[in-house]
Amino acid sequence: MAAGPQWEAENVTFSATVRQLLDWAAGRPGKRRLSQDEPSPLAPYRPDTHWAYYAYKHILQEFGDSPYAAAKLGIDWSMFGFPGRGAEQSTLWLGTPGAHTLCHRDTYGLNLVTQLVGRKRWTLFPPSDGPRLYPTRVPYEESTVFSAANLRRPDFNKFPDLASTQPHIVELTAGETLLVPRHWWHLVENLETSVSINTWIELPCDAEARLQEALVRTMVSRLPADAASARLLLNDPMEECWPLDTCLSVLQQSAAALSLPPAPTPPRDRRAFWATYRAWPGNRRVPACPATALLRPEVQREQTASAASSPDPVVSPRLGSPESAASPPAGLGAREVYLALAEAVTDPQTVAAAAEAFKRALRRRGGAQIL
Ligand SMILES: O=C(O)CCC(=O)C(=O)O
Ligand SMILES: [Fe+2]
Repeated sequence: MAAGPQWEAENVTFSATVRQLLDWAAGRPGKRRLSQDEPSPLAPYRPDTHWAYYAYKHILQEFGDSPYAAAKLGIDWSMFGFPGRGAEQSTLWLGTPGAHTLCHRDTYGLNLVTQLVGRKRWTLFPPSDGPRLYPTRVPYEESTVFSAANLRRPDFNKFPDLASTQPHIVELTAGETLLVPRHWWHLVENLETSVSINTWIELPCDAEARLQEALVRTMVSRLPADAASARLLLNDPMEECWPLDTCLSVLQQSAAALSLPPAPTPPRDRRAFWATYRAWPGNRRVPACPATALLRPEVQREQTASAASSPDPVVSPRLGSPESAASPPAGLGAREVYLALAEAVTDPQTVAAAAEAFKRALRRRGGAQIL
């Protein structure tokens, strides 16, 4: 839920039923109650000044046991040449006018999107426009890369290269399906109250990116029991934390796809856990990145020192150098998160420091998408 259109807005997240959301969008706020005592959470907002987005919902997870489950049965992507894909592999988006997803590209696969109700505008940019879209990485957002610019209200003084991008605009209406090719950037806006579903189709060339994400998630799953601190490490508080088993299974699948030795069984002891993973060749697939900016200076020095004395020539240059630490990158990616987490799991104090850094990074980025 957010006032819109806005960029720096703090979005509000709450639980509501689909019926409540539709009632609200149709100008009947507050009629339905979550319970006897609880009025509709949408009641304080007006649909002409705010939008609501029930976005990025895995259909089975959301509706598995509910009466809506029947609706899932009809989903079948085989007519587009992708047999065996149904509700299990599909995601639902229900938004009111103005609800939008900021410009980004998805890390994995290609995307099939079907508009079921209403109209939605897709502004697409080819991958070659990437450098002119000011890509930025934020922690734990490995399946998405956002643009630092607000493409809905572009500031050409601040982001001059936007002027030389090549947007392709598609307005999807009910019954139409769009194929978003791999790594195409997109800004998506609901023009009317709209419902769409999509499926991201995995591609073998994404194995390395998956490995990186699984490594970061494996580290996250081993964070200290302090859930509040762990949560702060996540970019999106709605982001699901995979259980360790899931992380390991993705890790093993990507390791196999890349002909790497299987990932080690994680030791219980956190320090041993990090040491074990650091020695695993898959760790070297996390891309080199010039900064350990998330770490406290003394930790950066420790990292650099231990890298210098490391017998492992591949690991050494990847642990950051004093020069690079002086100029942190604009965005934060798997590498930084991974390093920060590596420390966090052995040093609880670092969790707080890293969490602060993450929060600052988020503030730099501005508004976050959401319901
Ligand atoms: O529909 C939206 O708001 C965003 C959809 C999207 O980003 C996607 O399907 O990859
Ligand atoms: Fe997307």
